[in-house]
Amino acid sequence: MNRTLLIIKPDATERNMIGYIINRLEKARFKIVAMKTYHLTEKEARKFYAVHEGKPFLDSLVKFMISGMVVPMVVEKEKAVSELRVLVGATDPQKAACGTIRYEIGVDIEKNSVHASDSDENALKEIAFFFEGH
Ligand code: FUP
Repeated sequence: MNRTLLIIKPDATERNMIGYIINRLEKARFKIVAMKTYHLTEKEARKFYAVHEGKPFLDSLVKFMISGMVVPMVVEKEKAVSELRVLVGATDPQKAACGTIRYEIGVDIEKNSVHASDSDENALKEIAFFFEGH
């Protein structure tokens, strides 16, 4: 068993999709081991997306991520990181595989409803970011 971080983004919390996403995770046999509601500050959002520093979409992404409530959660399953990336789908909902969460409810490449850590190393860092104080 290992763990990864999923964040329900503001476009999804705004549209009352928290339950839908939790249902998808549980049906795919992820265990939710920690979860909370949270409103990111601009400073926190910039820190979280520091890897995208200098990218043209960063300012808009930060503005979006602080525009409403997010729900970060720690989920557990065998091969959690790769299994969750499959369930979430490609960054752009238009390119996401049929049946993935982003295919089903993503709005566009920015408002793509969920974040999932992309490696075990980043999962540890991102879990610490939301659940160990920062
Ligand atoms: P992902 O790992 O699928 O979440 O995608 P990335 O790490 O490449 O991108 C992180 C976030 O940046 C995406 F979820 C949405 C945003 N983004 C844009 O808004 N525009 C882009 O062209 C690429 C990414």
